[in-house]
Amino acid sequence: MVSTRFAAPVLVLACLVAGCRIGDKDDPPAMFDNHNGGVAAFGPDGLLFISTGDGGGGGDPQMNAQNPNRLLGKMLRIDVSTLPYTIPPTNPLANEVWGVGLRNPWRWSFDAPTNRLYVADVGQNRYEEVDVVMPDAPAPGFAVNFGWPLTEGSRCFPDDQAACNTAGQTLPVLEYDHSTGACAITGGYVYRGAAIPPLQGRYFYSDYCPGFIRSFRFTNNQAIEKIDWNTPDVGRVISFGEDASRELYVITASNKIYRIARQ
Ligand SMILES: [Ca+2]
Repeated sequence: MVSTRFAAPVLVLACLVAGCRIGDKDDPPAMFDNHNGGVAAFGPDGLLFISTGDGGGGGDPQMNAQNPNRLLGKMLRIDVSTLPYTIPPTNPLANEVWGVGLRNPWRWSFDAPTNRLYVADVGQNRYEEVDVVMPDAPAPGFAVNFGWPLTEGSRCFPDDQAACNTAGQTLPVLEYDHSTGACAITGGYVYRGAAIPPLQGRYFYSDYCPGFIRSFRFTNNQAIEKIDWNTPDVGRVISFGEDASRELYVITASNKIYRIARQ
């Protein structure tokens, strides 16, 4: 009898560039172990977007996020269609940097068919935020500036009562404060599934502390129809997931996974 055996391929992890390190910038070694970013995803342009945290600590003490020559606190964009990777000629600063001024963008996503990029950036003391931009936004010489640490949410940092110049910044379309126990936003996805038609086009997000499930719809440059779905508190939400049918899932720090479903 002839048996068929699975011919297992030999896998390797291919470096995007010699040494596997993205960039050869003068970033100082991260002094802290928090704010690590967390997502790499292809944009509608076929380029790979990668988010990085600001290096950790509080208030960006290494002043990374606004420094265009450092890769921390950024949204990077590179072309990996050939290796080693290359810098897309349409990047605004002729390096890996596509966007500056992020603190800890550990969860973000693209939405097809709108192609919008939804970035949830974790705040420092008071304000969590969601930014919505088109992934082709930068003009030559001008990276998208998400503001941190000049601003936290739409407020000036560190004094949220102060007046400051926010010209040139992409301010959040949605923010919420920590007054009711929130601590760190967990970004999700825009629902594009078929199982629950009323959810079409709504962006879902949660928070690492209260474990709520909330959404908004982005239209005419505004976040509207902000809803808290009053789902049971499932604890620390660490990620959302999306399946091939674009139904949404919620993943928690207690090793549980839920599908967003209709009762
Ligand atoms: Ca911001």
